[in-house]
Amino acid sequence: MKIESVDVVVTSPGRNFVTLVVTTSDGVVGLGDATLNGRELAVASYLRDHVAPLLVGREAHNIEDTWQYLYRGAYWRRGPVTMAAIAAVDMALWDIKGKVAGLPVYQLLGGRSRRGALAYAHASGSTLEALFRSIRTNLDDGFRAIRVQTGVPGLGKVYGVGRDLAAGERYDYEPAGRVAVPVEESWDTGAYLRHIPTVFEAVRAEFGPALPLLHDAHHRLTPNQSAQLGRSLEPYDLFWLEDCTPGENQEGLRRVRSQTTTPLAIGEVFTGVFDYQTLITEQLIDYVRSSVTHAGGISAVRKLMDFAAMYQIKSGFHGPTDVSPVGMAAALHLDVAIHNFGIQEYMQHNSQTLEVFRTSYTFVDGLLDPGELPGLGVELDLEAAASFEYTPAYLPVNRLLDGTMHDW
Ligand code: EZ4
Ligand code: CO
Repeated sequence: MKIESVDVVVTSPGRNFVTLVVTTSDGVVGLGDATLNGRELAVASYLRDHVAPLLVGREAHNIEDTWQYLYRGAYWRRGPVTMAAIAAVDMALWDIKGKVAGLPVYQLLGGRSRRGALAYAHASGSTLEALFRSIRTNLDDGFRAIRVQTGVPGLGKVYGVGRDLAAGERYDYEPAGRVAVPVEESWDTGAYLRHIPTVFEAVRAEFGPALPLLHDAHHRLTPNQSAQLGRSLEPYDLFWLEDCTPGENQEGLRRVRSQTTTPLAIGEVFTGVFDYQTLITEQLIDYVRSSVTHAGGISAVRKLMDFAAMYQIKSGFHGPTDVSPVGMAAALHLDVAIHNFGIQEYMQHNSQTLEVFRTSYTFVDGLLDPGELPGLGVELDLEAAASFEYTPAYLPVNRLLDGTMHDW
């Protein structure tokens, strides 16, 4: 069964998505997510101009060989553009294999290891009152684990805090920043470090000791500041502290790890196993944060998680709304199949996105499930996709109060 055509669909139902559509000589269609938030067209071009022409005529069943062909064949290794492109091809070929076999992809990965994948929601508020409302709405929706982000006194809008919602109002999706140039936010690490422990103290007092709570520091701290934060949060028993420090310098996590028992999650911006090598072999983290979309696809993330399993490290795959429903479905098939599943991030896509991508995954009693359709279980409505034209969008940038550029 040969690959007959390869198309790239760019659509923007509220935010931009890049989807690879692979069609075989038997007419089987596979989908892959290639969305790289804020740099979408670079991956679309990489796929259209440099990958699609190489795929036509190849055997669709040879997933591993195609992965190696694209990775080794590029000569230039790793990098988010390359790895997102390879991920999309890999997902599409798993989707095809599942459809041909008549089995959901998780069955091809070894079958089910659990009833469903524990999901965590995003709660936020600029004030404690708004935050509590947001947590309650998520609990009412069935979530059993909650990420907590709040405003910091003295700062304007900060990462992870959406518009304050009324009671019962749903957090539709994270705004894509559809702006011609990035919005600028400001940051003060001292104010943040002083404020966050008071927030978790209040949340624990209100919601009790058992609710799993998560927090994302979004790459803003040094290892020593991370150690300080980890220690100050120990009384509140976090499920994890995410991206405390930028991960490029893996050795930096040694300092954090040796100073605090707060569990650590890292890796949403990583592109593959080599970014994790020291973190995993020295057990410097507890959770792998990669998305299937940004770390080379189902094949690569499966291997990454098998490597992590030898060091008792679990999954906590990235699941923001800038991962498309196709990328989300790919994560869910891995979530229910692998032994060392930890938790799955889940932000619901907006209704326009779900018109373009017809999903079959479910969220019941706090658990996500990929469903039983053959392949990944997501369909792309090409007509709906065409009605949402690409719109330039950028993530914000971040400056310290004196104007120095900082990590966002
Ligand atoms: O900022 O996906 O844990 N989740 C995150 C996300 C990222 C966005 C970037 O595109 O950190 O909200
Ligand atoms: Co994050």
